[in-house]
Amino acid sequence: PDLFQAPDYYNIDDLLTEEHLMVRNAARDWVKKEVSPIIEEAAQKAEFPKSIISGLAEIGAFGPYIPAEYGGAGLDQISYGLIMQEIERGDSGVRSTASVQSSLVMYPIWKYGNEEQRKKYLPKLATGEFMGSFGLTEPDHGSNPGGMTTNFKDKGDHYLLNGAKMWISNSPFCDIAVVWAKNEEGRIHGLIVERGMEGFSTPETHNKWSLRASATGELIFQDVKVPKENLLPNKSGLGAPLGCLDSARYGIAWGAIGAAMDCYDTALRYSKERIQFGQPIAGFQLQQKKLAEMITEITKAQLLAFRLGQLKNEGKATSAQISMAKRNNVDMAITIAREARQMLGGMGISGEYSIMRHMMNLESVITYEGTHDIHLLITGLDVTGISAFK
Ligand code: TGC
Ligand code: FAD
Repeated sequence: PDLFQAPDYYNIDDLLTEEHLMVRNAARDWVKKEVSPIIEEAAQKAEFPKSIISGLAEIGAFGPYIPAEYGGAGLDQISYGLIMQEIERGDSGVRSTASVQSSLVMYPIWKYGNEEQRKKYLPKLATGEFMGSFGLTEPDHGSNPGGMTTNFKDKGDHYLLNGAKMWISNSPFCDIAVVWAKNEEGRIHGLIVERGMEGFSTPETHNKWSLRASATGELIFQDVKVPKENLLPNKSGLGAPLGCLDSARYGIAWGAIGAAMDCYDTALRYSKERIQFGQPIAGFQLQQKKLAEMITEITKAQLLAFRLGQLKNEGKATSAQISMAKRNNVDMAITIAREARQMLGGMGISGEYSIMRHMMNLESVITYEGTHDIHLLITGLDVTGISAFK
């Protein structure tokens, strides 16, 4: 079948530069060739397909906006968004791996690290030789990361790190982890923890019904001696990890559009071919309502993401604007996935089609990087000036 028709109802491609289109089309072709054929089996087996790591690096998915001098692709924020859109058209779990590597591992090393740390880690992260994970969430502190209890003590020539992180993407196979922990004064800092450090383990979390092609696990620290040069020196406090989340959430706002596009494309093609009561089901008003609403919502989400990309390129996007786009676009995608699944009837639950996998994946996407509720409260705070968190 002719996969990946790209809904572009408002000719948004006309707003893109040649570079955007080149980057987007390269990512789209790669997903078509290398991700779509293998991803269903990987998800069924609950295995991250490591064979795609080098391809992700080649399309610029590891550090799209990190400067070329550190191995990044040196692209703008719209190219970054388009790459995330195309990858998530394939699978949200694969996009998660790219998001974590780029925005949660490379970004803090680039922004908060020193020159030695940048040179040591970024080029290897850009090629996928090193894979990274990001440890913020803890068993007792998810939406409220400021309450974290993971901590480190100054032992003279090293830090001693203790605690545990949970629900960590890429943890089971990561080479390094950017870990957020409190010092003896209770101030949050980022530390680079390397696999092989004594007392550091990364048990995998099994039995997920969502994001099955992404490996999720814990990060456990039992008296881990972390060299002092592994502390990220240039930013501390909760704003440091939250700054990384801004970048990842922006990518998710684009990524969710990809998952929605794939569900819409699949449902549109299926409904034109599936005959019931002597006619294609696409001819029934109830099915047209679903398709018409899907393309409307995708178009609105595309415009939101594109304008946010312009603001990001100008350095003007606020955290609250990013929250709005993450929340809206993920909710848009999960609603479309649920409707599209129904349009395929019994076939909608089958792995022959991608829709049910997207639908289940999006249950994680609507929860991680700030839940649907948390992003609503961020908008509420932004427009009223009153926090309803506590
Ligand atoms: P609050 O008092 O509001 O803020 C503390 C400090 O942080 C600053 N700040 C931000 N800075 C940069 N970007 C943002 N988005 C920021 N939001 C806040 C703020 O100005 C303040 O700075 P300062 O200098 O005054 O100290 O903090 P709070 O404790 O009230 O919490 C606010 C809240 C709830 C919005 C925040 O904690 C939150 O966003 N919670 C959700 C947690 C979350 O998103 N976790 C994600 C974990 S990582 C993940 O899920 C990866 S999934 C894999 C993948 O990406 O695919
Ligand atoms: P809770 O914070 O316990 O929330 C439970 C419910 O309470 C939610 O509905 C929430 O909206 C609601 N709630 C909480 N506070 C409020 C409030 N003030 N007002 C109203 N309602 C509220 N984390 C990382 O650090 N790194 C990763 O790589 C990572 N990857 C992940 C991968 C997957 C597959 C998943 C599922 C999660 C991942 N996470 C990661 C963790 C994710 O960020 C958290 O699950 C998320 O932030 C929510 O935290 P929680 O699960 O503890 O839920």
